[in-house]
Amino acid sequence: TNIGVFDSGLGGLTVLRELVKEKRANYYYLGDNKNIPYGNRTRKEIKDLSKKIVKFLDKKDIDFFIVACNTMSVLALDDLKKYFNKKFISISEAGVKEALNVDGDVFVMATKATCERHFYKEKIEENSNKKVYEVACKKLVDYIESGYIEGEKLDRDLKNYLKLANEKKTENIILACTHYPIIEDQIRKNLLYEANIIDPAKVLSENIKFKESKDTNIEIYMTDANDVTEKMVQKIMNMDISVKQANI
Ligand code: DGN
Repeated sequence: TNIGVFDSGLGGLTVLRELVKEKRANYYYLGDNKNIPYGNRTRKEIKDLSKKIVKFLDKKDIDFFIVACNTMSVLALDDLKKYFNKKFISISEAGVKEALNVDGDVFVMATKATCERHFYKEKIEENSNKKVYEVACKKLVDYIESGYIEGEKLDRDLKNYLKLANEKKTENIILACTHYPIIEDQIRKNLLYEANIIDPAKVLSENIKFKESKDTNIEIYMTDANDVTEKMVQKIMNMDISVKQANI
């Protein structure tokens, strides 16, 4: 089975690493780090870029795609489904499903674009009596893409983003941007109470069903395959893997 997994950069690797743990397949990953951050782009730009990504990956004879970017999955998925005659599995749908499965209120950490769309808030509040709070964590994607994943500046920003969670003590915190599991320890450290942290990638990977291949192969493409990115890829995947340049 050939699976296409994509994100605007490194974030979707937190989905790929969970998938690889669960199921054998040929995984083709594309991170569009040249055009990052998507979270601050317009909807039209996000739609156009996601089409280019899917076109690139589709050359690999893909059976189905995993939209491993919340921003694209809440803003471009309908368009992708219309444009390509393929199945798309969405990370944000997995996130909503898990949020509805657990007890208590939900604090959503996401990009500006995801928050402004209110996908998580609407879907969760429509289907439960939970209260949902959203916070746009505008700086985190840039920090992570540049390899900055711990330090005082990050702690200061996280304290700020988590202020409302710390006040309300929401039972659950959902990492609604695939980059954030990379700094999950830092997020936990800046929380002043015990919360249930939801990583939608885990739910998605545990629940996905398809006919597995004999073994697993992984190809990773980035639209700016530089050294910092390659080091981050190896760290996140915890494997010695090389990154290929993709021009989309
Ligand atoms: N990883 C993306 C997400 O899950 O929303 C965000 C990346 C970005 O470009 N801001």
